Amino acid sequence: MTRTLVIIPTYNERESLPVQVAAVRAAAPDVDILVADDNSPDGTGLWADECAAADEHVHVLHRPGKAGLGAAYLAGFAWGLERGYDVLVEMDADGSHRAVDLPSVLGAPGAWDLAIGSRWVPGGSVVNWPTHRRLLSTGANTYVRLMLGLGVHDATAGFRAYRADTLRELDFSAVESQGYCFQIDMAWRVVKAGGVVVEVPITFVEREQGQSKMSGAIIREALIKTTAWGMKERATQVRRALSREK
Ligand SMILES: Nc1nc2c(ncn2[C@@H]2O[C@H](COP(=O)(O)OP(=O)(O)OP(=O)(O)O)[C@@H](O)[C@H]2O)c(=O)[nH]1
Ligand SMILES: [Mg+2]
Repeated sequence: MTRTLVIIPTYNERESLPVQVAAVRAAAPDVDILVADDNSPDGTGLWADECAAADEHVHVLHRPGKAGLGAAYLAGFAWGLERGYDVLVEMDADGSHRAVDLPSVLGAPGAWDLAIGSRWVPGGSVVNWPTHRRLLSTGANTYVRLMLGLGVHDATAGFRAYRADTLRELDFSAVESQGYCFQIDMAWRVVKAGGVVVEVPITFVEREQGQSKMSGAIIREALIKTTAWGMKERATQVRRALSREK
């Protein structure tokens, strides 16, 4: 049987997390959950401890302070790989990633290394997003496709499943990106390592509770790094073409 770990990073998600944990447990009773909490001042970590004490499928990784979503996922991946899980899933606490879509992400067709729950493939959608958020996401994804030549429609999506062996092959300890850039960075690493990425349509629902941690800095980081990676890739391609011509 495939052992699956759903990693949920949290920072001040005391209202949202209980709902999300219950939804995941109901939608996929066999999977385990790891809450990676950055010492949330609102007591999210305490709630997670109580939940873990009552449910053997729930685990908690306490981290000393807010260090960003990327760092929380990396710590969660390491935790899961050490314990021999076969598949590691990224999922937000805020309800944007619906647990009812989890079985279709895990059941993505073919032999994948990374299965992305995608908003921007036929059948995918976003609920409760104002036009500017839609434009930001579709614009960012178009830019990523053009810049990196990545055949992925939703490279910034944070609802995704990795095969553990694929993660083991990547040097993910070197990933420094945060937020959206973390997702692009990881997808890019999987593709560069020759991995197979598939996209499954999901319905993304904007959070109703709690505070978004999205910021201008997160958008800027994604833009700057994607541009730098794209230029580096182009330079490599040109160098290769020139050395073939000699
Ligand atoms: N452990 C940890 N989790 C974080 C941190 N920043 C964000 N998160 C969690 O990452 C998930 C996504 O964060 P959100 O604030 O919803 O960010 P977002 O989904 O990009 O933005 P919205 O679309 O506005 O919700 C949530 O579960 C957050 O609690 C952090 O620094 N540490
Ligand atoms: Mg969110």
